[in-house]
Amino acid sequence: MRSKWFLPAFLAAVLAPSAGGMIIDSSGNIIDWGITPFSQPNGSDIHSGSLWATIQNNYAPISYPGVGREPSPGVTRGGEQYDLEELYLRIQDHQVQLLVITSSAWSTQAWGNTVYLGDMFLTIDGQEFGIVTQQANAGLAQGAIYRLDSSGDTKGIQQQAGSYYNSTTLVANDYGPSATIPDIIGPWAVSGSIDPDQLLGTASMSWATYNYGGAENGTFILEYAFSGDLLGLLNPGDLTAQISWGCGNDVIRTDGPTVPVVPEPATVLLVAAGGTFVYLTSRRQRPIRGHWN
Ligand SMILES: [Ca+2]
Ligand SMILES: [Ca+2]
Ligand SMILES: [Ca+2]
Repeated sequence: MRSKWFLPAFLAAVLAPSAGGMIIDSSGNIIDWGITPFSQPNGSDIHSGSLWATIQNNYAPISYPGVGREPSPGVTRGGEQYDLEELYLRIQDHQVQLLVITSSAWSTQAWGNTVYLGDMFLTIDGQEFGIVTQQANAGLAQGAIYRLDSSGDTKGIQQQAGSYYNSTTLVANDYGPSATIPDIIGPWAVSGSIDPDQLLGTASMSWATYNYGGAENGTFILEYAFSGDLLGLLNPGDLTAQISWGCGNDVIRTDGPTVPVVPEPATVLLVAAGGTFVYLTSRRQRPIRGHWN
């Protein structure tokens, strides 16, 4: 089985673009993205220039019973540590880039439990993909991009009491009147048992922590970047991205740009090699007309 995916994985490793080059100045501005976290009002599916974004500081799309639309159990009672603050998407030179602004780095402690930041999920015209945020979620390599084919390809990562993982309660939410909490948020992680053949490549990841003041000190900034070619799309598709904390107490989702279809680098090389072969053959057969313009 290894030989079946070794070549694509090798090519992906060789051809993977570098990370987006996240640079944060002394005022907390993310230079390469041209944004400053916590400087814009909340809003969903905002499109401005080359950026698509959702901003939901101190807001959860789910109206939790007794809590309302704050990351449960409420921002004054610890919910802030699960607060997904902002999510940005863009495509530059066929490279898909995602930027998450969230409350805590990698994991946080609450009521004796360790809660992990979940994996990144992408939907492109009905096709689903997952990017592994951290090895702790399911033992997979950080940055690994998987095609998701079945519900068994994903799993929840927080099942202890006090989380909303097992809740089937219908609650008011931004995504429809009949969705349960797991429907809205889940899944949280790519399953460690996913078929290795569904591995498409690896995203570059970079991150930083910055103190934006008060409850927004310790804010974690996490970037994923990868070539859209890795997804193997047959047609251009509209991108939607979503990420949540493993406890299910907040989720953030953003509609994004259209992922283009471009020839895979390996195909370009083969076409170039084929063209060279034809050219040389042509010269031998027709030396007088040996010019290609
Ligand atoms: Ca916040
Ligand atoms: Ca939030
Ligand atoms: Ca925060």
